[in-house]
Formats: sequence, C-alpha cells, structure tokens
Amino acid sequence: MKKLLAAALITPVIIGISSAQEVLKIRKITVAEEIQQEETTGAVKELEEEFIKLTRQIDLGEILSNYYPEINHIRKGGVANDIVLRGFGRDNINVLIDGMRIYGACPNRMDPPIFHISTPQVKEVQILEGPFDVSNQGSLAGLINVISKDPQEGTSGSFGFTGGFFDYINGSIQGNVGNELIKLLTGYNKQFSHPYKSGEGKRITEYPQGMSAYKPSEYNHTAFNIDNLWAKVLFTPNNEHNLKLSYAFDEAKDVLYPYLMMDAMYDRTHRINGEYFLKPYNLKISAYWNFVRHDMQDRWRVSSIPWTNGTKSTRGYMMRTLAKTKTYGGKIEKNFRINDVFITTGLDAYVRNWKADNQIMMLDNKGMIPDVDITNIGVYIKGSKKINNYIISAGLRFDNTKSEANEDALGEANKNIYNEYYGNNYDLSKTDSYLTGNLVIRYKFNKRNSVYIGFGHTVRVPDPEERYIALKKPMNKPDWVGNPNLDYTKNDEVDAGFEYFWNLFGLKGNVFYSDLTDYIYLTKISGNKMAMSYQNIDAHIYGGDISLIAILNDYVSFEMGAAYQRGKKDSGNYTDSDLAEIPPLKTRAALKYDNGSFFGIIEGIYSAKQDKVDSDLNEKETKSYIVFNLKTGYVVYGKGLISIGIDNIFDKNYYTHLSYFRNPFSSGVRIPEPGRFIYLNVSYNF
Ligand SMILES: [Cu+2]
Repeated sequence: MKKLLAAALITPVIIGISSAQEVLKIRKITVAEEIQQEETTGAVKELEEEFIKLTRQIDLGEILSNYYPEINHIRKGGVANDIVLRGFGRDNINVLIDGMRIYGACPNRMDPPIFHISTPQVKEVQILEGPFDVSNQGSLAGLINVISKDPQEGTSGSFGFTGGFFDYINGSIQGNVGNELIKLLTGYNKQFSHPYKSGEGKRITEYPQGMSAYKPSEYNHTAFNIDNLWAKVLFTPNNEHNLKLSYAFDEAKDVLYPYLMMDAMYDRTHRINGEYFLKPYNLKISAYWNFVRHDMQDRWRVSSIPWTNGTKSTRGYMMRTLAKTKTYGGKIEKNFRINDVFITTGLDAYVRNWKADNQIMMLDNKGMIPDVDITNIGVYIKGSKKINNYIISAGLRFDNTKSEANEDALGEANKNIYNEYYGNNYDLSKTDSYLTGNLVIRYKFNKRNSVYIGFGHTVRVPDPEERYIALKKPMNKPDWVGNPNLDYTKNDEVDAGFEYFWNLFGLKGNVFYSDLTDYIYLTKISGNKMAMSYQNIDAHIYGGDISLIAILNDYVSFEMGAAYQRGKKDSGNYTDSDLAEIPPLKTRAALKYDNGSFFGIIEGIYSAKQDKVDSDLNEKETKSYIVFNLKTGYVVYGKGLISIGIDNIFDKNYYTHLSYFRNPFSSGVRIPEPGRFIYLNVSYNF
C-alpha cells in the first residue's frame, strides 16, 4: 500500500475513483507538468499511480467540484451540473471528450458538455488551467479534457452497482475482448433517481415558487432516467498503424431542473470519434461528429395548467424549446524533434451548428437560436527546450472563425428582435481572425522541485447564444436578445507556481492574474421594452490554489487543497464593480486510512461566504458552509469491492454560490445541495 501512496505523492493531485477496474482517474496538469510531458513525449504515467476512491458517481461535474477547490458546480438539479474553473465558466473554458468538441443543445445549459459522457466510460480527466493550450481553439482560461477508456487485450468484463437515498440507482456493465490485431470494448450504464431532499428535509422540487412551482402531483416525479451505451474498437494491424473508432449514445429522460423554469423531456446524444495514428511519421489524424437533440417544457409546472385542461389549449405546456446541435471537425497533428527541441504542429477545423425553436404562450419564437454556424480553421505550433536547469516552452496559434446566423430561421415573434434592440447597425455574419500564444519558463531545482512563470494571450469568440439568441417574451416580461455586434474576448494572463517535495510530503501552488478585454457579460438594454442581452466589458480575475499531501505512515495519509478567486469589472456601465458568479474561497481536507484491503476516508469541504456579488445583476450573497463526507469499504484489488459512503453526514442545509439562476431582472430560485445521502457501491471484475 505504501507504494501506492508514495506514487500518489509524486503526483499529489491524482485521484482514482474506482470500482476496482472501473477506474475514473482525474488528473490536473499544471503548466509546469504540461512542459514536463512535452519533454518526455510518449511517456505514459503508470496505472499503479491510482488510489481507490469512491463517490456516488451521479455526475462528473459534481465529482470534479468536490475534489478540486478551484472547480465549482452550478446546481440546476439532481444531475448534469455545469462547471466553473477558477471563476471561468461557459465558453470561457474548453470542455472536450477525447479531444472532441461537444456542445449542449439547451439554451439554458441543461446539458453542459461535461454531461455528455457517463462516469463508467471515463479513464481520466485532464485539467489544464490558464491560457496555455494552443492545440484547441478558444481555451480562453483553461481546458478540461475527459479521456475515455480504451479496449484492452484479452477477455474481461466488469459490472458495477451503486444504490442510495431517494431511489438512486446506477448500474453498469462493460465487456472487453481483444487480440493483437483488434480489440473491442462495449458498455451500458443506467441511472435513475427521484428528487433528492435538502438538509431541511424538503425535496428540491418544492423550492420553485409561483408559476415555476411544480404541480404538487409532480413533487416526486422522476428526477433523472439516463441510459448510456458505448463501443470502442482499436485496430493495430502492425506496430506502425493504429486506428481507434468509437461511438456513444446517451438518452437522458425526465430530467428535472428546479433551478430553471422548464424540465427536459429528453436529451439525446450521438457521438462518433475516430483517430488514426501513423507511428513512423508521428502523425495523428482525428475526426469526429456529434449530435444532441433536446426537448424542454414546463409540463410539470404550475405555469402549464391553463394549457393542459383546455381553457387555453390541450397541448400540455405553456412553453417549450426544441433544440438541436451538431459539431463535427478534424485535426492533423505531427510531432518531431529538431536537435533537442520537441515540436508539435497541427491543423484543425470544426463546424458547430445550433438551432433552437421556442414557443411561449402563443408566441412563435422559432430560431430562438437561429440556426447558427460557427466555422473555425486554425493552425498551431508548440515546442519546448531544456537549457541547463530551465525548460522553456512556447506555443503559437492562428485562427479564422466565422459566426453566422440564418435570418430565415426566425419565427413570427422574434423576426425583428435585433432591429428593435440594435437598430439597423448589426450584421448576422461576422468573421474573426486572431493570433494567440504563450511562453512558459520553468526552473528545476532538482528532479522534483521547481518553480515556473508563464504568460499567455488567448481568445474566444462569442457563442451563438451571446451573439444571436432571439427570444420574445409575452406581455411585460423582458425579452432575451443576443448582441450581434459583440467582439471576441481577449485574455492576457500571467501564471506562476511551484512544486515542492520533501520526504513523504508534497506541496504545490499556483497563482494567476487574468486581464480580460471584451469579456462577455450580461446586461440590461431597452427597445420597445426591456431585454436581457450581452455586452463587452473589460475585467480582471485573479486568484490561486494550493494543494498539499502528506503520508503520515504506512496506512494513513492526509491531503488538503484550497482555492480563491476574485473578479472585478474595469469598464462598462456599472455601479457594482464585482463580477458575478465568482466562487468564494473553498477548501477540502481529507484523512485516509488504507491497509490494502480495508479503507476509510473522512473528508471535509468548507466554503467561505461570498459577499462580493454583482448587485447590478441582482446577485445575492451566499453563506459559508462546511460539510463532511465518509467513505469506507473493503477492496479486493483487481477483483471487486464493496463499500458504503455517507455524503453530508450532518445533514447540513446549504447552497453553493453558483446555485441559482440570475439575470439582470431577477435572481431566481436557489437550489440547495443534497442533504445526508447514504449509498452502497458494489463492483466485480471478471
Ligand atoms: Cu433545456
């Protein structure tokens, strides 16, 4: 066991959440590590570096937020939590699956990118903080890449079961067959739950009030019902070629989002990904396609009542949005070496199409997202070189991005919406070209201890919603309209950090300062009436995180992490200079016992209060909280495990700072985190 823990010490922020073989490894790559990887291209971290950990495995966003203080989740319901990294959310960070771009279809982000993969599929999650990714367009403030499992040689399989409070069940089965030539992995996962109860004993469906309230008959409606199916094939005809093809299908039905005013009837996703690796030329060619279809309605809310019983109609909903999105693209990447400089060059391109049609009362908001295409082509080069104790790395990227909305997609209600709010001075097609890049210098005191400083300039284009959303609301309710004149956001950021190891003790820290030009931010505007829209403002976000691990003896270890970030406006029409949706100080501490078969973990998560809120957007303060979680179980390594966990042992009623929908006109309902939640994990490998 000591070996395992010592391995954990070498890479202190590595976590294995595992039901035996079902390994979900989360890895955070700091800038410094990224360079180290460049330096040793092709080196693979050993699998022994995992240590077992268990969660209730509902949702990847929630798991990341639990483990990393610098990641926070936006709680909209029981599942599908969106994530914010160091205070950056939405398109300010890139969230990819196996390097593939994937976007949600829902204009309210019910299905954020991180939701489009189920936990049993995940091998590891790579997190690259800061403006240091040139391999992908638009990694403004960070990159999160979720890596799925590859098929292995031999015949094997596994099943996993998790059951817990509120009728939560999660069952998965995976099978693997393979020889030298061809390997196949397939799996199936099912998740189901009723609405959870908060620490004050209320179901989350009881929180929305007024027209958004759930009909009392729906308080215990299914909270989510999700099926995932996946398959991956790996061909290795010889040592020089390697072809990987994967397909995944997700269907999420009856997903409740009490944070919003509607719920998802279904959310259906298809993903196809292919990767061809030509070893002699160090050439990688990849291509992908994905498609999401999403239907949300207010069918289970009070607002739908006049539309169900026939006084208005019998269609069953007052409002509905039917949305679809597809993203496809490809990349060619080549690695080579000139003298002792490692270089990677690449060319990539993608198309993101998004269309959403909304109906609210009798208003026809077809083209709420008006069939927008974002077409991007980019080239990049990056390299690193070691000079004495220094490692210097740099990257450069050029992009051309075209954003275009289709005016013909607009329905009767929203045909003139841009005109009403932005006059004749707008264009539904815009092309942005820009250069981005970074430079990082790392100094190594010895093999393990180092400091680094890096600078990066990154860009992200406005998303289709920010530029083109077109939603007319009935009566005096404010409209929601995109700003077609938005400029792309520029980030100039400095990061610095250190890694220090001493015997069985390790400490890592990072600080960052991000200077944002044309940051995209919510605003209030007026036409014939008021509307919510977007504006470019200048702003800055700064902060830092620290993580510590200590091996106390052969069985006991301790780990701790803390993160803080702060956001301020520097321009625009404001009375409050605080940026909204910036999480407060958060810390996590965990004490672990592990003797190789029996393990126990006690974990405390503390979040400070957040009173630095944007009162211009009606953002409300959030109280501090501390919660404790316990996990304990028995593991037969490589074979199976049985364990139980108690999350929120003391049944604390609390909210995360990002737990409610806000806009310039109202701050909506706040959704508390789950109260005490007891679960059982069983898994077996064969
Ligand atoms: Cu939705």
